[in-house]
Amino acid sequence: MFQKILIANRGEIALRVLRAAKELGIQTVVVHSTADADAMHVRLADESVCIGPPPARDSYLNIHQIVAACEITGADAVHPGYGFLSENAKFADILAAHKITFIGPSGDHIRTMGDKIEAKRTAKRLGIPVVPGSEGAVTEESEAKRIAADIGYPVIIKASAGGGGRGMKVARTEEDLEIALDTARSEAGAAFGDDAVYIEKYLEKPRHIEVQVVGDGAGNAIHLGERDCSLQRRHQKVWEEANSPALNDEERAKIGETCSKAIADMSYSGAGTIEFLYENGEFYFIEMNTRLQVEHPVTEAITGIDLVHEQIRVASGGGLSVRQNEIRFQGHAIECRINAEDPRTFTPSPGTITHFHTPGGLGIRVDSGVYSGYRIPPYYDSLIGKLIVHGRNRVECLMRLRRALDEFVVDGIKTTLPLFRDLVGNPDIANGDYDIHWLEKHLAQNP
Ligand code: MV4
Repeated sequence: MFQKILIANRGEIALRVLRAAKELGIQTVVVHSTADADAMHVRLADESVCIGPPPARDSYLNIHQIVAACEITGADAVHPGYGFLSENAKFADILAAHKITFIGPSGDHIRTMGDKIEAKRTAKRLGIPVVPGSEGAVTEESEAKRIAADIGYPVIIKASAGGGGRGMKVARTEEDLEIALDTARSEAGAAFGDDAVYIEKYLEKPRHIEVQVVGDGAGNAIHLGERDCSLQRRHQKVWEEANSPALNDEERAKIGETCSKAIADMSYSGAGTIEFLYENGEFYFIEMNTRLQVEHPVTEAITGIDLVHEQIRVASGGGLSVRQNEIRFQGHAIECRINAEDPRTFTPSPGTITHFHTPGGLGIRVDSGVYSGYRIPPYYDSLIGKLIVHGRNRVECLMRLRRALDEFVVDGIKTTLPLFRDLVGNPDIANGDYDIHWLEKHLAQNP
């Protein structure tokens, strides 16, 4: 097991990792920018190292400073959290070269999944159902037209270096296709320095359902069921739940087994998420994330398994703590992302939190790095906390969530709490009747 873990992140996720390390009796080091000297992760860690000025590229993304912080403190492993360097293959490789363990998959696995064409090819080879489309990159208009005619319109052009919704263009007819291909390619080239694009059948009203997996790097893997993350705005998830209201136990077991087998076959190490679009009872792979995700607590709530413990265990060579046949999915969990944003316009609202009071009681978890009197710096993302609610079933979960939202007080700044008070009383939400477009439509119709 590791002696000392360096946490290369900030905010709620830095605390999340700190807590897991403490429970395992591992010393903790955090790094921070000058803007985060008063942050909770700095206060709670055993040691801290200031690695640079506020801009993330000079601090939380500065690989050399982070490696230096490891050398100075004697950290033998790094947990990257999510965002920042968590899916940076070069960072994983550099740490390996310094004999420091990256708590995550190999640089090669990160690289494969970061290239969306390669990711899709790999998924298909491993027996994961993918969206019908081009086998690889498409450059010629004639080729694009042939593929589109074959799979049928509408189609979507995606950047191989994109992901998370960046660099996508929908073509509804052959006339649209030429412009879509050209703009997608030039935008991809400008944004990512890689103009490779691919074509897929465009699914009109899917849900976003993702499967949590963990591999031990030695050919064993488990799945921890799915999360439904269909409630998004501009590709930012807002509300996530497990189980998905759309799946039955049989579907869950089938897609879960497909995913865990694929992860085992590639000898993947660490936590990962296989993302699907789900429409008319079918799953279609879109991307794989090779990190811990913001919404992992809903999976922890229904399985009782600490995903960060598992990450640390497998990274240190200790293997998984559970076998698939020991995993049960109990009850229902919902996560609300509390952002320091205007609940209508979503413009960031940094500033001082004058009062912060979190809800409590059975089935309530709040993961947050803020406190009363904390000043939110303007340099980083606006997530200030997550409310995760667990109940024996979805109805109980929603009742409890409504009560928890009533108790939650954040004064001094604007937050997205009012949005959740609206959503929790909405009949479509109560019925689990929503797709990836529901939230944006709801916001447009209720000004
Ligand atoms: C799609 C799609 C429809 N058809 N692919 C957006 C984020 C990126 N991860 C994939 N995305 C989409 N890919 C096909 N073939 C619709 C989206 C999409 C979306 C997906 C998940 C959650 C929210 C979304 C909002 C708009 C579009």
